[in-house]
Amino acid sequence: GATADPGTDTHFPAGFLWGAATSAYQIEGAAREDGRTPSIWDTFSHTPGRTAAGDTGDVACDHYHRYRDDVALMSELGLGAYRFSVSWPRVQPTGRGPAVQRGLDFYRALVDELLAAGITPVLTLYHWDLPQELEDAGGWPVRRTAERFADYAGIVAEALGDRVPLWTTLNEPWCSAFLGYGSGVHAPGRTDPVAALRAAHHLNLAHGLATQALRAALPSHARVTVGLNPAVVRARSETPADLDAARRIDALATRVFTGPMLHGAYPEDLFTDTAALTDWSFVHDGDTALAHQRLDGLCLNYYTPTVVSAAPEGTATERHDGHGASPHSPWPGADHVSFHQPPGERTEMGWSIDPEGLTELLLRFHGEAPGLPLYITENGAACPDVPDAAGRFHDPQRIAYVRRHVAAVHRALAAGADVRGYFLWSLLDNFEWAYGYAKRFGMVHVDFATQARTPKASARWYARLARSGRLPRE
Ligand code: PNW
Repeated sequence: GATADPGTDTHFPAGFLWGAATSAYQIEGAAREDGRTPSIWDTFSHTPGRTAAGDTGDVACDHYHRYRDDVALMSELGLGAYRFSVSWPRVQPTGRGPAVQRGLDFYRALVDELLAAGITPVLTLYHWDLPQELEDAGGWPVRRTAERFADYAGIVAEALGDRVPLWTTLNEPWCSAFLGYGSGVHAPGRTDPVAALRAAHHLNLAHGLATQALRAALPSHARVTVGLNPAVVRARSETPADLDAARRIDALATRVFTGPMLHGAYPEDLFTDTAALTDWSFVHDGDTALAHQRLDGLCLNYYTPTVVSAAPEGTATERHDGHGASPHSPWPGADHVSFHQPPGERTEMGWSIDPEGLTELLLRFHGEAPGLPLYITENGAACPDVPDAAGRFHDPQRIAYVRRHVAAVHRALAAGADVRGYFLWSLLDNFEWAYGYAKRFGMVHVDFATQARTPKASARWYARLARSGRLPRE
């Protein structure tokens, strides 16, 4: 049935994509090989104090050299789809000009391996690894970066357009703009609220320009999408002040992107909320129309909801928004909003577990963008893996988390949302950004000393789901 009862069979539609997701910097390693230059994440992770234990992606999962084995593993697990990202500085080391053939060859070989295994490749052009040279020229706060991104998108589309059916321009531009330039917990580590808003705008523009470049180069059957992490915002109470705090955070987390991308305009309340910071004169005539390109799908990443209340000016001190420790807020102009840890179970990230939020998220976009296919391109949990004497890894919390969230996707389907796929974050334990290797999201355990891969209990569980298209009873 359609309800949450895990005892009843929960079937998914034929053709529903069951996959796993990764990103280039988090798994590839080979940071200095075959002409690749540093991205902002190489620079950031090599700066003392920026990542836990000083961890970097220099080697990561060494996927650049082990991609064949990794695809074989996906095949063993019965995955129908694999979401990965292309490293911009591997393909275009300076962020402009001609492509490096060896960089493109790697992705072509990866895609061919996937296709040979019957696994649908889902390609993301940008998962946060801006070529450092482009950051040195101003990064996302400058307009030129959006134009460079469109050139890069065209290059990748020319090279792989004949074999990749599903394309995503940006992954989570919120993180790029507001964690990268606002709170500074992500690369490039800048802490300037106006730079963050400028970055958000140029990411919207980059998405629009890149979508045009993709359409020009891709065969007509290829689908173009964007990947967002809209906040599921809950006001702590129904008082007007708390509801207003929720409205502000929804504008800064979600509508700042979905306004231009889905509706062709910024929401007016975003301008008024941030008027003390900027007049938004970096938005040129026609920009939001450019950001508003026809899409073939919307990719949504969901982990946890965001609970807010209003705080008197200057009293909102420690944030519990799950976005890392920084004295600088990732929420420009929202200093009087408090973030709360809801009671109840949390993952090792400290993120509360709330599957209903995923149903809500899907139904929101089902309503807001009728007919647009939806994909859950990330969902998963960092949790303990307990090894047994036989060397198996037991991760019952991950199984429970995924089971409950997959059931939540099913409820959205039953309510009419056109959900086309679910991608578990992540295939492998990997470089978890500012947390380094300390947080493990993989359904496959990676021993970073030996690079040995060992599927955890969750991988065997997920394989049954992927093969059968129904939620296992246990
Ligand atoms: C997403 N936050 O990152 C990314 O797309 C993945 O690369 C990442 O590994 C995964 O989620 C797990 O964290 C996020 O602070 C990182 O809100 C940070 C936040 C959100 C998403």
